[in-house]
Amino acid sequence: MTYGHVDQETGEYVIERPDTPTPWINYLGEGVYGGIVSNTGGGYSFYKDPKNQRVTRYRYNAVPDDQPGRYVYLQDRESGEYWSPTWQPVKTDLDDYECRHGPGYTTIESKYDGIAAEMTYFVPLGEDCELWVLDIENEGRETRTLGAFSYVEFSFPDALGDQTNLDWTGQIMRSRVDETEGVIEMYSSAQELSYTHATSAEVVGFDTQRREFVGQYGSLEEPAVLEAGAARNSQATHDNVIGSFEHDLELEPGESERIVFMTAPERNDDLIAKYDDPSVVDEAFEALQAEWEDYLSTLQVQTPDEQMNTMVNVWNPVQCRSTLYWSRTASRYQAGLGRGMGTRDSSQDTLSIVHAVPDQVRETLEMLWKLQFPDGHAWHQVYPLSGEGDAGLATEDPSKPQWFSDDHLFLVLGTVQYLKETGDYDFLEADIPFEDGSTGSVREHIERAIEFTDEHRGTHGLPRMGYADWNDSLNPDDGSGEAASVMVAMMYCRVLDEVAGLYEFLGEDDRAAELRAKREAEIERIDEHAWDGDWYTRAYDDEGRVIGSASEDYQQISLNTQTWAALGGVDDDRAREAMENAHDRLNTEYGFALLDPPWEGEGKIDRIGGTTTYPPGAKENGGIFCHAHTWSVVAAGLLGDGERAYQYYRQLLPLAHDDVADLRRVEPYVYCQNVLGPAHEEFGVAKNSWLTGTASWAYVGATQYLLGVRPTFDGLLVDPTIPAEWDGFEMEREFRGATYEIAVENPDGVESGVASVEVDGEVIEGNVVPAFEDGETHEVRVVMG
Ligand code: IFM
Repeated sequence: MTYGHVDQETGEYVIERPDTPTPWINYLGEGVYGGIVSNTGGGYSFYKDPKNQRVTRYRYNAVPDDQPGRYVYLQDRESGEYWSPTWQPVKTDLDDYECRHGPGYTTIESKYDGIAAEMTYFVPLGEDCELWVLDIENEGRETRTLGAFSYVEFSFPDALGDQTNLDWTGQIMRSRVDETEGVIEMYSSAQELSYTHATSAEVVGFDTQRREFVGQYGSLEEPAVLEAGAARNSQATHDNVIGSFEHDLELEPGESERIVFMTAPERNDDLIAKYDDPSVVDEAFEALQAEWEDYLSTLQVQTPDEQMNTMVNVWNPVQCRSTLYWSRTASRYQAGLGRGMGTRDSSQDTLSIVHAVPDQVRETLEMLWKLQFPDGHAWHQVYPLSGEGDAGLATEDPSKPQWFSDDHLFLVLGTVQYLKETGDYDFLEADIPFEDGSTGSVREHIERAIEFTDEHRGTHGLPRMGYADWNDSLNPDDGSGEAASVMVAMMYCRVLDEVAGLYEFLGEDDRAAELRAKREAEIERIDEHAWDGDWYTRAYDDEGRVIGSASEDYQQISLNTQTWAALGGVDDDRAREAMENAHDRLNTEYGFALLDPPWEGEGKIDRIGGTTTYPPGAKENGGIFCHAHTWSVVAAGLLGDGERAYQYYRQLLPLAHDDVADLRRVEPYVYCQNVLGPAHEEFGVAKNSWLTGTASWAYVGATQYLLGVRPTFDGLLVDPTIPAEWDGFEMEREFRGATYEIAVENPDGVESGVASVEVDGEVIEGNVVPAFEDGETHEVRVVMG
């Protein structure tokens, strides 16, 4: 069954019933104060860093996994009956329910017993707080007296300590209540940061001690305070601190009232006073919507596929922004307790939306380049508050190399994409520290990255694997230094092509020629040692034995080296054959399995590493790894196969799976990281929605390789690879300070190839539209053929 639909007017995803297969969430905030909110008001918040500045608590491994949340209870004062207008936590059978997730906000509307309630959650632009705006209306014929009780559960700022050091946190978390101003604060002597819950309405009672609110053997579903019908005015001098206000409402028929609740780090009286005026809230909400509209307007498409349009125009860039803000730190799957921002992850996150947020991308790249060591490799992750890096996963096994073979290469790809999109070539000369404090220009950083891969070679002279390449759990290097990655060899080919292209554009032909020669040599090594006959091998282990070959019992074929053969431009004919065989062996209705056959034996096999810790068909052991799948769209685009590019694009498209929501379980409006593969008993169940590299690459695949509009050093390339039955599409896109209104026509029903390009009525040579940089709108008419 389906649980919702897209509102075509607003782009919102409208959820029609609260009991979705898993909590379907949305992200609030723009990278500073933020959080997740589910379709029933569940979720948690954080301030700049989910690990060290967690604001509200998340109950790990809860069922459902969005607990607790930002809750309000309404109570009929006469009957004593109470309910949650967001359904959770009381789960009353509401007369009406609808949740609208939109960019940066969520609204949940419900009706119960003649009372209509609308709750809107959002973080006002540039402000360090979240608002819960509750509008209540009496739709009945009698006057109603109601009670309203809010509930937020604070976390100790160090979220890991909050879970592990109860002996300590249980003594030091305390509350302060200012009844007159309607402010509750959670503070502790041990951590400077305090947290606030505030209300715009007159306070008739409050609670700050969770035990008192819930009752020793009560629950959030039936809390003691609601059972008694009155707050206890509890003061938390230790234990678990909550924020709860009690309010009285008397509503004549047709009368409505608004209460604005705020949760924030630190007490900020100006902010509290500002949102005491309910009408100011509407302005803040409109400003937020306008900012998102601006962001989304930087690239809009009109294709024959309505679901694709919604994804490209709204939800995919919304998701990309969340990944750029929060990398892989905090979601329903990433617990926000350990991982910092991933170097490879965040580098890839910059690729998609650099046209929309170039400054933020530059800042991200600067932060990431600081993780690079003078020898060229980079820390695997960074903690955003301190800027410190570490080797991430690799630290779990110190006997293995403590570096990854792809982090620094993804950083180069992100940087070149930034340069192509913005034309900000001064960035190349910006001085950025290396990890040891010495400094170098961005150009120097790029060169060191190239040098590192060039100088670290294993079996057959292919690049060393290090702890892992993109596949975190493929760890064949036990110290001999022989383990090598074919995928990294292919990535390196792409990097060399990009950087040589940059130097050619800058007129530095000698260095460009040197890099092109390195690339040719790499291609020769790949051709000679990594072609398995029908496809490319994946890697070589510590003893130089092949991984990803027909000669093996398991993992005979891996997806990544078939797609990256095309992305690296290694050999188009072989890449075509490799993709064809990957299609036959790995493709399913929900996308490509990462490899086949998966490992089915007992125990962990060292020559493959963590892959063998997963059951067959799960994640890196033959699951459908959506992030890896997206490269098939890029590969098909580069190889000019429009039918396949579109087929692969649709296989992953979240909205295309709306009707199998019970199987997939995840939100149908955002991409997820993985789907259980054909070898798994529960083939088709999807996991890890929201924070995944799938988002960025799906957008790149759709806009730059399927629709084929991508930045180059010289201008905007228009090179579509679309299904033959499409008669064209339109795209409006910002590029270097000008607007391009591109109309692509496909009169002959071809899949690729451009016959002519007109810019502002003039035919141009080739299909690279100049970078006008003039703030004007330019009309581009492209005829395929
Ligand atoms: O590439 C990684 C990513 O960095 C984190 N999630 C898993 C991917 C594949 O192993």
